[in-house]
Amino acid sequence: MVVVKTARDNSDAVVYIEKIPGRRYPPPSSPIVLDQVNLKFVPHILAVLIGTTVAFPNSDEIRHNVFSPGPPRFDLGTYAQHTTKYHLFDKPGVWTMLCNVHAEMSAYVIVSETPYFTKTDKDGKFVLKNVPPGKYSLKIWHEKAKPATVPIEVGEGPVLSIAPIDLKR
Ligand SMILES: [Cu+2]
Repeated sequence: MVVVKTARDNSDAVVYIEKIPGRRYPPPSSPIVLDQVNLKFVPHILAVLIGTTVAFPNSDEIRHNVFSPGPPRFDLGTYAQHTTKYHLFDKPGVWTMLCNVHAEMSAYVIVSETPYFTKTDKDGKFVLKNVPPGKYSLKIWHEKAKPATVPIEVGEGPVLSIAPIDLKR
């Protein structure tokens, strides 16, 4: 489990195996949606596999401008209601998404080089499925805490439990 003392609860930490050397994974064949509804990005936190195209529909009745300060910066421009722009996330890392019309709008896209990523629930619990045996660096990212890296060793057994991970401010 992940403990986030700096946040209201332990949810929405992204837990992922950043990379497995020599391994590449096919991205999803259709875009993953990061919607804009009632002046909010939904979901606020989105984890994707590298190579994924994310759709940014504008489901509001007003115009939004979607950009990321990067680096490198990219800008989808200002666009009308009920239209959609797309971005291919082909670099790993954490991308902040903002709207330059509405300063309160923000989202984060966490790009993993493996398909082994998930988000914690309110209790900080998470499950990563079908991870092949090996030694990895488990990355934990939360909007309101310092990112952490925890070494793990996955064996042949079905379940690996790890000690609670305490995120610092
Ligand atoms: Cu906006």
